[in-house]
Amino acid sequence: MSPMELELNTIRLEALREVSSVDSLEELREVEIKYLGRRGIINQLLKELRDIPPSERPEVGRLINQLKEELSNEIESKRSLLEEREKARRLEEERLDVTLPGVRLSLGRLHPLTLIIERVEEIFRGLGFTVVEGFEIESDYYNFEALNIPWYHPARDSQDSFYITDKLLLRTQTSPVQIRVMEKTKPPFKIIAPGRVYRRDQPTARHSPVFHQIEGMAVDRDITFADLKGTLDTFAHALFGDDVSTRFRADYFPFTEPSGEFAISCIFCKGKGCNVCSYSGWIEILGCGMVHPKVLEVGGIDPEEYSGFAFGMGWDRLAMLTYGVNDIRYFLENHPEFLAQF
Ligand code: 2NL
Repeated sequence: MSPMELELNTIRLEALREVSSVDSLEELREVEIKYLGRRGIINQLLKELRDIPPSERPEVGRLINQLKEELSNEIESKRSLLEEREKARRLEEERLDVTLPGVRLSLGRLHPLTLIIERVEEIFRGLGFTVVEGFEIESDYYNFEALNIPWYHPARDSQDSFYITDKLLLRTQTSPVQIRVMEKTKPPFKIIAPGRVYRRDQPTARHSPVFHQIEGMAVDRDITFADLKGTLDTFAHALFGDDVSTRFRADYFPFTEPSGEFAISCIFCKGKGCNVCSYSGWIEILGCGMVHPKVLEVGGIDPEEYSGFAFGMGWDRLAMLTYGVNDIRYFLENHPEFLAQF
């Protein structure tokens, strides 16, 4: 072997050793550049051909090209091997076990009070009523004075209402909404006002300092108590079913005259008597009456020209009756186990 052949063989053996010992595509690329790159060892050898006798050039040139060919094949096959290995590694890493049981997502749902108001609003909309909302912080004028509730009335006591200042309090009913509508609207109008209200009561199963009310009001020429009875009768049958009976009895409120209370036959015992209806067979669901002339007048409506009816009911109580909930406090505690039932 000529010294040139010996040198080429040394380079060949070293290159083959390096190719076989690399363990990553990056390392392989480095070896490739080192030998086959533009300024690599093989090109260097080809450049040095100039320095050997012309008679030997063809043979040495052939040997260098043969070596180049061999190395290039070795590197390619090593590259395929490493790529295979890399692909296998990634497949393993990204493996999905499609037989694993799924995780059940728990979806949110509507609050029972929302479910009730959606039904109530639907019924009253069908009767031509519009839904209105107002402020939860009110002046004592809108909350009491305008409603013909005198200064000495117990409801106005700071013991019974949440006062913020002398004149401002958390509304104790949604009536201020109707007063404001009267001030702004020329009759006829029919509205319901659902909302959150506040009273300083000790929380018990039947009372909560924060609760909800739905009030309603219709004002037009010639509105009579018969309109009130027809409206509430229709409402009760739409909400509780055609077979409930309804009952009106006289009552008293400062803001209506005459006033009444409205009851349905007990939906639990069908009127026979049970502990829900205190063995009376009846469940009172709202208070109502003809809007007091003084209240119409305060709202800027001439009581000589117009009349109106109004009613107010406990929204939470309606939900308690509908869903058989026996403690009003559940509606604000929002335990997921409670809410999941509706
Ligand atoms: C009840 C009784 C009632 C009204 C609320 C009302 C509002 C205005 C004028 C006249 Cl602005 N009346 N609201 C009338 C009668 C009864 O609620 O026991 N609610 C739970």
